[in-house]
Amino acid sequence: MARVRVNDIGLAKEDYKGAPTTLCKGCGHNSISSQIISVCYELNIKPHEIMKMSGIGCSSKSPTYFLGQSHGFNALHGRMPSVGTGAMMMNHHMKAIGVSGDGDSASIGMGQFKHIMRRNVRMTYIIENNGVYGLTKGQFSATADQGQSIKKIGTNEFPAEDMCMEAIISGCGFVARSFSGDAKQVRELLKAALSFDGTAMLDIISPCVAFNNHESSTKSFDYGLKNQEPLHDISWVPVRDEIVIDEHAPGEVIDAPLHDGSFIRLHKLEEDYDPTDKLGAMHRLEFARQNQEFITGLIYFDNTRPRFADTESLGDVPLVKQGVDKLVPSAEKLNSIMQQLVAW
Ligand SMILES: Cc1ncc(C[n+]2csc(CCOP(=O)(O)OP(=O)(O)O)c2C)c(N)n1
Ligand code: SF4
Ligand SMILES: [Mg+2]
Repeated sequence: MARVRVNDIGLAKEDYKGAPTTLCKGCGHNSISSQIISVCYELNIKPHEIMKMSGIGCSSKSPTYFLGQSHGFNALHGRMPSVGTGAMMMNHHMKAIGVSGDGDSASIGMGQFKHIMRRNVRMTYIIENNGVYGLTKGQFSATADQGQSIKKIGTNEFPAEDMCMEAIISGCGFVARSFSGDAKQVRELLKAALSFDGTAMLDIISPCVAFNNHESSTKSFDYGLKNQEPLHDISWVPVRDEIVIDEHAPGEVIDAPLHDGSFIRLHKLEEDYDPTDKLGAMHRLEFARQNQEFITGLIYFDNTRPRFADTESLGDVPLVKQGVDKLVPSAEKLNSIMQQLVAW
C-alpha cells in the first residue's frame, strides 16, 4: 500500500482540504483556495490555530472549500473585518485568514476594510478581485474599470477603487497584488503574509468566468496572462534555510524580514523599485493606473508598526483563556462604577 506523504506535524495534504467547491468551473477563486491548501500544508500550520473569516459573495463562500478542520465564520456582507477583529481580540494567538471580494471589501465594506488596516490586526486579508458582484449575477463593483461595458449591465461611469492604494493610505504594512493564474507568485506571497504579524493585504485578481471574462475586462484571464508585470521575482525563505544570495539574480536582491524569522526575498526586476518607500509605492500605483499597467508583487512593506494585540495591551494570555474572575467585574466594582456615573 502506498504511504501517504505527511508534513513535519504529521498531516497529509488531504487534512488541509475543505468541502468540494460549488463555484463555477474555472473560477479564479478556486485556484486561490488550492494555493491556500498547499501553503498551509507546506508551512506545517495546525488547522485548529487558524480562523477563517469571510463576508458574503462567491469569494466569501470559498473558506468552506479549504481547511475543513479550522474554525470559520461567515459574517454579514462587508462586515468581516469587524467580526474578525473581535475574534482576534478574544484570542490573539490564532492566525486569521480573511477572504473577501471586491464587492464585499471595496463597495459595502470599504469603511470596515480601512479600519482593520489601521488597527493592524494579525490577518492575511485576501480580496478575490473580479471587478463584479459574481454571486448576484455580474453587477459592477467599485473596482470595475471606468468605461467598461458588460452585456445586460451597461457601462460603468465611475473610477475604479485601487485596494492596494487604500490599504497603504490606511497604514497597512504588507500590501501585495497578484493574479490567480500565477500560482507560484500567489503561493510565495501567501507564505510571507502568513508569517507577517499584522494585517497583510493581498489583492488577487481572480477572474469571474461567468460574468467578467471577456476581452474588454482587465480582470479577465486573457488580460492577466498577457499584461501581468511583476515588480520582482518573489521567494519566501523559511527560518531554517541558510541565507544564500543567488549571484545570477536579475537586478538587486532585497530580503524583507518577517516576524517569525523567515523573510521574503525579492529579486528586483525594476531598477528603482523599493517596496519600503511609501510615497514611491503610491507613485508607482498611480503611474500604473494612468498607464493601464497591471503590476504585481509586494508593493509596500513596513514591519515596524505595532500590532493590534500590543496596542490593546492584550498580554500573554488570550482573553478567551482568562477566568471569569478576571473578565467579570465584581458586584462591588460595578457598584463603584455606577456611583461614579451618578456623581456625574
Ligand atoms: C446587506 C447586503 N446587501 C446586498 C447583498 C447582496 N449581495 C450578496 S453578494 C454581493 C456582492 C458580492 O460581490 P463580491 O464581494 O465581489 O464577491 P464575488 O461574488 O464577486 O466573489 C451582494 C451585493 C447582501 N447579501 N447583503
Ligand atoms: S459567478 Fe463568477 S465569481 Fe461566482 S463562482 Fe461563478 S465564476 Fe466565480
Ligand atoms: Mg467580485
